[in-house]
Amino acid sequence: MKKVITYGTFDLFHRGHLEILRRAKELGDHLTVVISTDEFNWNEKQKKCVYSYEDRAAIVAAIKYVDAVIPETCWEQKMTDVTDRDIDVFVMGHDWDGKFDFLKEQCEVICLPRTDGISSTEVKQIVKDDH
Ligand code: C2G
Repeated sequence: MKKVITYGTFDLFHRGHLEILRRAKELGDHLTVVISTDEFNWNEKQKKCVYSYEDRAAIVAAIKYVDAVIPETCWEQKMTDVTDRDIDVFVMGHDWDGKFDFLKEQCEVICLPRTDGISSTEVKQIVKDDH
């Protein structure tokens, strides 16, 4: 079984999130999605999510491409996640290109093009401006 992993916040779930999960699953047979906790998002990314970790995890877990969801609590957990879960492929959107090359000693690292024209930040702005 070829195991794939990807990481993200996945707030205000949108097409860009769906597309990265769809393409990540195409690279293997099993997809684990590691979702940033509310604390990690605020402390490490200064992101305040609209949806709680529980809600973001429930939405992502319901996506047909996703086989497992676990919390992301720190930047440093990736190597442990990859080794403990026998991951073959680590996938991220291209905005993270080069940031996780240290994982190449353990698994394939693939960066995929982001989906243009959508982001959680843009969704927030649209809601703010138009509603
Ligand atoms: N993404 C994408 N296209 C978009 C928006 C996002 O391909 N239009 C991808 C991102 O590149 C990322 C994933 O979707 O691979 C999740 O994006 P975010 O929820 O914004 O996650 P991020 O804040 O980048 O957190 O340790 C890594 C971090 O947890 C990644």
